[in-house]
Amino acid sequence: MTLRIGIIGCGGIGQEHARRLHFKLAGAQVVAINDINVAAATQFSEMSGIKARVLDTYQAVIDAPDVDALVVASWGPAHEEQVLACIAAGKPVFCEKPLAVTAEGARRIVEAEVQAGKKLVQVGFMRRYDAGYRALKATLDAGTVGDALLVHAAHRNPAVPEMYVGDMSITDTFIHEIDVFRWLLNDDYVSVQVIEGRKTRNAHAGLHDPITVLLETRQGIRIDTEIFVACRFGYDIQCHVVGETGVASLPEPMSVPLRSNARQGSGLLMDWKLRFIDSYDVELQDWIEATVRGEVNGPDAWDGYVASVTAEACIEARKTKQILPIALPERPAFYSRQG
Ligand code: NAD
Ligand code: ISE
Repeated sequence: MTLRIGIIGCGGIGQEHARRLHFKLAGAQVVAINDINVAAATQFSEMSGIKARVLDTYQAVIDAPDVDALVVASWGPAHEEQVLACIAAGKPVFCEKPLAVTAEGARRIVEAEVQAGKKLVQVGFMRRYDAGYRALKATLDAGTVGDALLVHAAHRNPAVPEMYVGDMSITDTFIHEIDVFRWLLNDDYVSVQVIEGRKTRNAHAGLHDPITVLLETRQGIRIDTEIFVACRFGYDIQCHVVGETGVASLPEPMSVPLRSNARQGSGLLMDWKLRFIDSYDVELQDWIEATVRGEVNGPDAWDGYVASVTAEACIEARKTKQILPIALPERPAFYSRQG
């Protein structure tokens, strides 16, 4: 069976997902597209060779009888309304992160899905599909370094655009770590502290960069993460888990070791799109296959909700300069199953 897909939001990642779904992955075809910038969506549909119908509203894409499932890749503030409309139509939806820009919005999605009685929503936390993170998780689950005690992590981007301001270091960037650590450690968070240190002169006026986020988990694991989005030198993701008997680290991306010009070293990536490019493929192939089976196999609406609650607590902790508790309700039984 070919899964017929509608894309809502056809900017940077929407276009990449449309291309990979239509041309690269097995079992999917993009049949309809919407973007508030209709001209750009039309141009993309033609130039990419996908030649999907471009519809005037996202609701028209959801309602199209030949659309089996949706990908929401619009701006974050539009996600809640669009995902709720997919649930109301009973259609499966892959929503790019964040699920919603507020915890309250994400909770409304969880409630709507529970009410609908069927899991329909997957959130685009692609790191769970990255070969390096999967190898690290397998090592931790096997007990190779004993119980995890500490995590030292970093999320470094060379630069961010002028529109990236305020708490986007948390809501746009650190949100990936928020999801991947709880998956990696089979745990949830209980408290957070955010520290703003000396600001780099390379960050623009609307951004305090870098920041450090300290999370504590239910099991007492302490996680420190540096988020440094104007670091200039590379797109660099680090994760080192200190266990009782050793340290397990996220593998570095493959890069040819060089001895040249009296120096020894290897290259760093500069673009986040390349760092996790394979994981987007694995993520969406898995989504296609699970959707055809009528299942949600990846990060679900509950995971999106937990990420939003945690991000909100981080923002409040940053503002108040306090260590704040993170209050999460128990995971409903509905979210322990796949279908
Ligand atoms: P972008 O600005 O390049 O594209 C967003 C597109 O959505 C634009 O074309 C815009 O016109 C369109 N849009 C905005 N509001 C809309 C609406 N109400 N209905 C239809 N279209 C609408 O942004 P982007 O970088 O592609 O990011 C899109 C989403 O994907 C964001 O939520 C972002 O956080 C997420 N993202 C995820 C990753 C990842 O690694 N998983 C990477 C980049 C972006
Ligand atoms: C971007 O939106 C992403 O999702 C990337 O994965 C992340 O590394 C980057 O910081 C974000 O801006």
